Amino acid sequence: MIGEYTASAALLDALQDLGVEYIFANFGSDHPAIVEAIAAARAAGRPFPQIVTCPNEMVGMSAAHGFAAATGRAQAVLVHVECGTQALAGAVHNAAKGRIPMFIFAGASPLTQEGELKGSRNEFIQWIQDVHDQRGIVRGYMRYEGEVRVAAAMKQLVARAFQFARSDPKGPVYLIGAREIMEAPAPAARLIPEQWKPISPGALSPDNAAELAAALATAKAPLVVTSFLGRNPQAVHALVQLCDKLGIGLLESVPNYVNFPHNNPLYQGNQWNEPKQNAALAEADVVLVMDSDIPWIPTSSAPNANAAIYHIDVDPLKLQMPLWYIAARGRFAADARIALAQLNAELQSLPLDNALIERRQARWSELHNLRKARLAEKERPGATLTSEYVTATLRRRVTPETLIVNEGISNYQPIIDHLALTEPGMMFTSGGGSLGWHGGAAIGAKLAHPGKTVIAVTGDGSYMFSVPSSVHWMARRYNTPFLTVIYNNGGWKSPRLSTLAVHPDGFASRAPDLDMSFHPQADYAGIAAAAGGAYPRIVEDVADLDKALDECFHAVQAEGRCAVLDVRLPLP
Ligand SMILES: Cc1ncc(C[n+]2csc(CCOP(=O)(O)OP(=O)(O)O)c2C)c(N)n1
Ligand SMILES: [Mg+2]
Repeated sequence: MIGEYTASAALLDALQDLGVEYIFANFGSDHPAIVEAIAAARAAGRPFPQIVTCPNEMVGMSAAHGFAAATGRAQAVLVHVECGTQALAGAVHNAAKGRIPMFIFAGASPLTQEGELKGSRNEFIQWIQDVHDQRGIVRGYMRYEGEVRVAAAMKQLVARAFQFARSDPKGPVYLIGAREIMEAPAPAARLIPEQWKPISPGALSPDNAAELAAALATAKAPLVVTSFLGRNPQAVHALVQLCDKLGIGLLESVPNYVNFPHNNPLYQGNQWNEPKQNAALAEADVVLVMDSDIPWIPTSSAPNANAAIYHIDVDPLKLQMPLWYIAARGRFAADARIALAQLNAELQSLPLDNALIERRQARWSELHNLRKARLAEKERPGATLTSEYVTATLRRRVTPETLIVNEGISNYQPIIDHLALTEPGMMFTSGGGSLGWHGGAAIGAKLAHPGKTVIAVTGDGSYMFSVPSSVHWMARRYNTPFLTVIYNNGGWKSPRLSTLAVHPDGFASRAPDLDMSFHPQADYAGIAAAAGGAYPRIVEDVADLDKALDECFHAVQAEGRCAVLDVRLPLP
């Protein structure tokens, strides 16, 4: 028997028509119509996105995040009413801040209680889960949020939500539907995805492009500062072309993608929380900020007071940040790749001063080489394991087929410095600050690129935040083996650093314990072994690291199972 075509069947078809490959799902009493529609589609052999069972919602949403960051393709997340929405937890923040497109659907408690409609209340929990403003839980983070109030509108609402998710500034979207609506009959008319395309990326006006090109061409020491331009590898190629042509230096600030090849002599490093003036930023007389939320932290590092600053961004107003300001001479909403192509085109008709360009190139490469020598010094093996040495040892196993998911926290900088990646697309971070993202993200990245070797690098605290039991159960169930390297410094180093930065000589600076240590330590790798058969390995000695890494790579690449390498760094 063929069942009725319900709003839930329409939801599945809409997702399928819009090209969604996975639904990261956690089911509940709000979902009978959806579960029935999935079973009906399966029985009839109708195509629908693959369901990935997620024992924890935050892990599921982080998997959708990892998939989208690795491919640009938005996936779906299905959760249970208001409490499943709350269990998405910090993954909501990460996707919103990281501009990661995805579609989240939650059921809602039934609207009737006496059996008036199919789906009416029949379980005690439906009174308890009836809240005034379910959508309000995530409203501050969604690009679009709404409710399916009538079954007939399901497909249009889903397509509209996707339009927001996929248009810059991209991000998560949220739709809810009550049980009776999800059971109600819906029209079976198909969506025409071509009619629901996202907004085309924006360009500079011709005047602005000419002004910027002239400013960069005539500067003494021009510098580009970026954080997330590398989300589009093509933008990186256009950026390299511009910088090479003009001798522009490149500084990454809080990078969450590979934005520039680290071996290019124009590369000037990456700046994070370190409380010191950045030399390149001090030297530059024209600073072009492109795709960055935090181009510098003015209390510690700022551009030269006389520098001309320009800002090109998908969202130069930073619509979701109450306080945001840089002293820019011009700000332009444009897509980085398109703006760079425009600037590169402008250069063809500009007279260029080759001697000036050569002087800039020589100066930036001089600074580049000094940095390179400093880094080489730091990664030499010593008596104890260091993040620099660990990362350099890992780097020797990195190939173009490696994909790195980075939640290194206080070790973000040594990890990025010593991986020294040269190809865009090889690494990303969450783009947000809610910890516990890497495990789910690694699963999503591996689903997206089954042929790649996925490596998650993480702090020990972030590992504990990541719900490793769920992560490793999912990784085995869905055959997404990846390597986790834990930069284990015995607990939470960052809040300690935050305290000392404000109270360098206070009680805390002398206190033997700041309640941030994880002593006695858990068997981190053992958790993954128990939950998903991961290969567990602890390394404490410098001499043991190479062998341990070989074993872990063998487990992932030859045996097809996860490996967790717990690297015990010296305690602070
Ligand atoms: C969900 C969440 N809770 C708390 C914090 C605050 N926080 C920031 S860094 C940090 C320590 C993380 O520990 P670990 O991953 O081991 O990194 P470490 O600082 O030790 O390098 C904490 C607790 C946060 N960012 N997100
Ligand atoms: Mg730690």
